[in-house]
Amino acid sequence: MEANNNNVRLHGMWASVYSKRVEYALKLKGIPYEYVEEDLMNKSQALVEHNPIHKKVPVFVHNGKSLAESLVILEYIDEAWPTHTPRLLPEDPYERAMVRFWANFLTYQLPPSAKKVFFCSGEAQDEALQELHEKMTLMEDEMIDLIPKDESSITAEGLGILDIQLVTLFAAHEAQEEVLGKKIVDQEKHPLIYSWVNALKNLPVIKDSIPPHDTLVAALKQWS
Ligand SMILES: N[C@@H](CCC(=O)N[C@@H](CS)C(=O)NCC(=O)O)C(=O)O
Repeated sequence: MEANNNNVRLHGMWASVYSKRVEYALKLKGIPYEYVEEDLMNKSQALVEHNPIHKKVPVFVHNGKSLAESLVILEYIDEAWPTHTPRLLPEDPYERAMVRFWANFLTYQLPPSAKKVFFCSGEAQDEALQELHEKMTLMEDEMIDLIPKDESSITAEGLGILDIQLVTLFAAHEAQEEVLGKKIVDQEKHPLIYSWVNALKNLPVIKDSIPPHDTLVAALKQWS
């Protein structure tokens, strides 16, 4: 059933890949929302009350009812606003299941490896980068039917949950590479992922909300 009388609020953090996912889904579907920027070192009472289990962003509040976990929120948005395009998940049950499988991989497998690359140093960092690259190779080999082969087929009107997850995860790769002095999304190692990420980053709806390169570099230097 289409949601109506909507009052939508998103608690997020500007650099969070997870809250950016929800932001993109709402923008792509043209759903108006109120945005609350959270200070993760000093979380708001509302954030803790609405997400008592994890106390993390994103938190999505729809007409007073709250949801946590980016993947759960993205699927909810797709179901609660069924006439708003683009649809984030395919209609066909098998395709839908496959997209869910990879959406889980992109939420629970890739980010922990990417995080380790950032927060480790020396040998541990090299191992984490290798682990991340092995997972990206698995994606290129096994997710082949779901990876767009032609960059011109990537349009804001056709984006789905996997596009949103990939671009939020790797949108800052150039800033990360500058800070680390190491390649994360390497055109030679992962040509399909590289072209996919870059085509997505060039879509105005995405480009306009990626924080400026220098802001990202400064923040990453502070956090790493
Ligand atoms: N699996 C969660 C991850 C959310 C997450 O890790 N959020 C981070 C920001 S990127 C957070 O709120 N961290 C605060 C904390 O750990 O206290 C999702 O997909 O929403």
